[in-house]
Amino acid sequence: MSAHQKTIRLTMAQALVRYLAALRIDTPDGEVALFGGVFSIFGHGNVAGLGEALYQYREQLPTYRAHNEQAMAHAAIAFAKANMRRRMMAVTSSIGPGATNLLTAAALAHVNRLPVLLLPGDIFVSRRPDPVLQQVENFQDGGISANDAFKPLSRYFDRIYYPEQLLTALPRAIQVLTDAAQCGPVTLALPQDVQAMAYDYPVEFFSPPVVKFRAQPPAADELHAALELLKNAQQPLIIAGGGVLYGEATEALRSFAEKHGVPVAETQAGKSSLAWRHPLQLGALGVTGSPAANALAAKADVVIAVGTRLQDFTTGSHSLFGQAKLLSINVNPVDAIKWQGTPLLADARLGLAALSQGLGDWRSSAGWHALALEQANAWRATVDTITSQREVAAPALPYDGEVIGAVQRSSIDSTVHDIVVCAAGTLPAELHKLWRTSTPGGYHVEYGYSCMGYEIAGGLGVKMAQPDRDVIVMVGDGSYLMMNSEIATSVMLGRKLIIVVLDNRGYGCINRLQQACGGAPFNNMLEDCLQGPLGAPAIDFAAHAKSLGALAENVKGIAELEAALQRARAADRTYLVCIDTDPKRTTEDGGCWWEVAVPEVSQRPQVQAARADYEQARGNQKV
Ligand SMILES: Cc1ncc(C[n+]2csc(CCOP(=O)(O)OP(=O)(O)O)c2C)c(N)n1
Ligand SMILES: [Mg+2]
Repeated sequence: MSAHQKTIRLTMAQALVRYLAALRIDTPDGEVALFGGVFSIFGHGNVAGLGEALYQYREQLPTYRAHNEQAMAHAAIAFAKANMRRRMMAVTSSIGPGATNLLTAAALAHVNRLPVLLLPGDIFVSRRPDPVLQQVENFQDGGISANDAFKPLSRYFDRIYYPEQLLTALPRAIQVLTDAAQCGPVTLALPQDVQAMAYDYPVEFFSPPVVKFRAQPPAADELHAALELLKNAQQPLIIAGGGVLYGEATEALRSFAEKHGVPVAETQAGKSSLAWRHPLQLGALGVTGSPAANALAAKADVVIAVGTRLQDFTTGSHSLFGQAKLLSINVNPVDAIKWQGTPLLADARLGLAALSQGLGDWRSSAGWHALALEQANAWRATVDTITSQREVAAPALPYDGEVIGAVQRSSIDSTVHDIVVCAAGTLPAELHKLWRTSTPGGYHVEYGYSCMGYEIAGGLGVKMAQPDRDVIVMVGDGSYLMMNSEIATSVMLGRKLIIVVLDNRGYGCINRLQQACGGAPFNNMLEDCLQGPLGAPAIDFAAHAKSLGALAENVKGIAELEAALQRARAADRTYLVCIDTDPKRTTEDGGCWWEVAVPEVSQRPQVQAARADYEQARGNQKV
């Protein structure tokens, strides 16, 4: 720093908060803050330092309190996802358990390529009071704290040992958080004593330029190779991944599909890239996919993967794509080179536009186009049939597909206005197949980490990002019980959620998976678990939610559900409806093989049979 530079004396924590509060992005409605706020649970590791700073800047950068650090981070991550990664939040915790409670969420953001700034407190740099309360002592390395566990889960990790370090660490952090290819969690570990330490910061550091989001155009040589591959294709298929949404490429996708007659199938992260009723919309792809998308995937000669990680649910553990050649449009080189595909390192929008221009009037074959239209149409009709079922003859219970239909019927413009939020269990498969949306972002399913407990906390973050939309959290009894406390936060903050709990008395999807692998029903459904003399309690989910401040009711059957959903839509606060569902039934149409390793030796004949099937199915994998 030169001698004449103007400085301001701030603690490290004050400087950090002041910098975050100053960051802006351009939007069509003018400049807005990059950070929507900070979620915080205080403890001795952050209350005095960061807490004091957050209080000072509370008008510019609001602080929100929740009930669990992991849940706060879920909310923050969901906020970023619902903002297509253009806005984000920070999350701060104390040291020790507060910090390690964030680890699962860090992994979730890492897998899903979503930005979140994690600010765990850390142990004293001075080491004077060591071991401070909650300090994990490493006998070999004095510099290690519990926060080192964030390193493999962060796209950028730094520990701020000295206040001046912020001058380099913060711009780097923001670069990673706002870079399409590197995007993911950033962890800045903040030792308690350094948070409180003062330094003369240059004043101009706190007027950072407006944050820009770069969009990388394709290189000429890669574009040439991609065009050569596509020009010879007769039966192309597009996989739309999350990158289509995050790259704001939905219009480019639609015009590419229409101009070149290429059908579109969507991944979990990419669903809502193309309107559900578009004639070339084949629906969901892969293990949780539609028959239309999977049939065309098996026959395609070139698959154009746009902005997807190609995880096993998308590729049927590498069994789905027959003989197709792969063209990968991705901003991230690690993704672009997967599967020995032809990489087109580019932003989704620019990549699709450049390809389209280079292709001129090239189109898929007439027969392929006709097949795509026919299959897409047939699948839409099947979905109509499944989701319009209202009557289930007692004692049978409705299943998830019928509940999804009721939720969508409960609003005249559900496909435009609603955002459905989910993460784990039976529902992600059912929603991927059956949920209909016409609006990018109308489908918010965290299926990279598929983390039970994301749903309600995530719903809160979505509502904070999109206050004018109806946010519908659909959640199984298992996920609900794992993490539900942010119902109270949603009431406190006035961020209304509609929560639909599907109570099938246990871990239904894993129970089915267990049996598909030849296993006996064991330790998944409550009835198959070790129990004391009282047995498993009948959990009153509505009473539980009411105790957290929500309105709630338990219903029986689809007709009662529909009536309850009307009350939920009209309510002024978070409203939970719980319905008993069938743990066994699922939508049979669609789907494909998924590799789950079955034991090579077992006394159970069912396992031996499942193993034989498994070995045979592995023969179809492309390696
Ligand atoms: C944190 C976490 N633990 C374990 C799992 C593995 N898992 C996936 S779904 C599931 C059961 C979900 O039960 P529930 O929410 O009731 O949904 P259901 O399958 O019954 O519809 C489990 C245990 C997970 N995804 N996340
Ligand atoms: Mg369940």
